[in-house]
Amino acid sequence: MRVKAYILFILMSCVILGGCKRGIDSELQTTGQSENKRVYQNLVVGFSQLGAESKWRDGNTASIKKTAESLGLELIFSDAQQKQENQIKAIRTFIAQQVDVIGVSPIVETGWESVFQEAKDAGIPIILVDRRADVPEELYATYIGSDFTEEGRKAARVMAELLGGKGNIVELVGTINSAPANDRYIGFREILQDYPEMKIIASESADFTRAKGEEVMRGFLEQYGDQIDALYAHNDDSALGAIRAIEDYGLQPGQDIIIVSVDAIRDAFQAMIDGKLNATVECNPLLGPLFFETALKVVNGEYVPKWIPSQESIFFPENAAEILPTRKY
Ligand code: GYE
Repeated sequence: MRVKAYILFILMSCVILGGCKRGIDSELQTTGQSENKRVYQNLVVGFSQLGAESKWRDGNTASIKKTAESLGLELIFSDAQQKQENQIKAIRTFIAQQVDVIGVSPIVETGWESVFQEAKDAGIPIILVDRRADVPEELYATYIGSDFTEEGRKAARVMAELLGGKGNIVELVGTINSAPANDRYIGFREILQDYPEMKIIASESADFTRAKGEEVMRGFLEQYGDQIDALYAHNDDSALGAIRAIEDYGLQPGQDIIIVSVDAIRDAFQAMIDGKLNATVECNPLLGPLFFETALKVVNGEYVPKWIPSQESIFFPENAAEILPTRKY
């Protein structure tokens, strides 16, 4: 009898002790103390920005810098001034500095494979921010950014509506071989297939800048004059440059020439209030908070999806004045 009680006592002790240990283990896991989980305060992030070509980009850079500061992490920021070679150099420097994670907004889609491989070999994850790169999926942790093809489709649907399905369109393309230029080009044409009377009569790169937008639009006007019914600009800045050219030419932007662009920067809202722009498709540059949250997850080995898309809408002149004060870029 006594032996049985003794055995029962031993068995119950094992159950209770085992349970306690499991409890402690799972608590350690949730509080993250079982391994050396990283926190923002000891995170070092390298970020290769492509340049400062537009107000969109200024908003993007500000979001990244401000968020880093408020989270108290170390950000090594590099501005490539529109040159891929500068971005590649910056990434190599980040590798040499042994940062924890590298964020990059690739100016163009191609030419990244070897430097991304170098980062991978050094055990440093790459996060694509804003623009995609054309590389195998195992060379980057995730892509945080917009569906540029859908933005192109949205612009075309709006344009079809504004033109009543008929008209001559000129196009200001973004930076050649960049993901947003490639996809906004494709998405727009995809929808136009359903509108045989809407024709793109000229298409040229304005490099996402106001200066180029103005210059290229002047050329379009010289060549086609009032045959132009509409302008599709891959970003607001190039549309705003084109608006200057249209006014100088003696036509009324937004009336004589219907204009649809992409980004939804504050200046585009002002242009809509002034009646010079007919619609802007939103593209969100405020990616700082999501980028660092994702960076920390990646460094801690947590799951992240291969693409974290932005949620975006379309804006029109009707309520531009009401919305402008709420816009942050
Ligand atoms: O639309 C444009 C900027 O990559 C989505 O780059 C971004 C684009 C944006 O210069 O204004």
